[in-house]
Amino acid sequence: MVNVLFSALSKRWAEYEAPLRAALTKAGLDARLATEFAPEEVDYIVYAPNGPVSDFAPFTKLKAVLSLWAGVETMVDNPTLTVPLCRMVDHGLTESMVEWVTGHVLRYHLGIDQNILGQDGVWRAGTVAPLARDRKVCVLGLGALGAACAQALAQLNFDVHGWARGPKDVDGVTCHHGADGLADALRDATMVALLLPDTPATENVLNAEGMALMKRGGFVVNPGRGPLVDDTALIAALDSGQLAHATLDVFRIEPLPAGHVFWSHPKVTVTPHIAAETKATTASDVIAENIRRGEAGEPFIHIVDRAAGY
Ligand code: NDP
Ligand code: OXD
Repeated sequence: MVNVLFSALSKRWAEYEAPLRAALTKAGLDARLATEFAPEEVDYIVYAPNGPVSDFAPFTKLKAVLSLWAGVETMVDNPTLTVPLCRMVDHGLTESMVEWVTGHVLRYHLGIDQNILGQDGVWRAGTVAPLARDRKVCVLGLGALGAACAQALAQLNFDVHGWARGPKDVDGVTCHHGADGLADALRDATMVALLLPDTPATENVLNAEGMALMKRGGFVVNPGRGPLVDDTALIAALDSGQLAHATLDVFRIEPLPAGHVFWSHPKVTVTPHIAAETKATTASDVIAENIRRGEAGEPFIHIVDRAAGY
């Protein structure tokens, strides 16, 4: 019998309880799943950082922490978390990120804001978009989410360049890597989408220098994490016209504080960290598979490299 503690926002339990129970049964596990256990009885924690657990020390027989989130920056430095930490890679989450990124890139590419006429009976001149093949789009981060987004944009015929830490091979995408590859990825890009994790190495990865390499009048779409973009440089680039607009889903402080310049800036679109969410049915299978692996003595999947921070 394995004891699985579900530790996330209480409203998530209603979403996850049935699919998780079904997935654990389907994986052939004899499991007890609950939102409360005596800590010393718990084998696995299904975990979100905004749930009740932050000190893992009392969980003396814990075998792994299974994150419901893809981004683990709030977990990697927790000194009480000494067992394997697995992040969420869920095809439901990936599909929604592809839809969100593609939607926002197409908003800019097609000039949707400019070309939708007001309901005032005035026929104003519009602009016809160039073909996607004539626009360079750069995706920073080619992991589970970035690679899928880059591929979807390539299928729409954009000239897609991607960037990762190590060498990558993604269908239809020109891949760059390492510190030396960043400038080539960004140079002349009309659009940049950020899908990197928040680590010490990625802070302000899109800075004034990088924005200056982009095509004048370019666009930034950030569903990754707030610290990836140098906010001061972004505002300066928007004010100077180097960038035309930014869509930001994530921020250094969330919720974005009232009065923050992003709320009132005419060239910024703010969305409330909704680009993509883990989906209970698909994510439950991933969690159950990791518990099955743990019990069978097989290596966990999607294990976090704590030193790299993702
Ligand atoms: P992955 O870990 O699968 O991919 C991360 C990518 O970033 C990899 O390609 C990795 O390179 C690259 N990378 C990491 N560090 C560096 C570096 N220093 N220089 C260059 N490239 C680097 O993550 P996911 O794709 O699953 O998720 C990406 C991020 O998306 C999450 O960390 C989270 O912050 C965010 N997110 C946001 C959501 C939202 O709703 N807004 C929802 C879900 C996730 P390599 O492949 O070489 O290791
Ligand atoms: C995640 C997120 O990391 O929702 O999963 O941002």
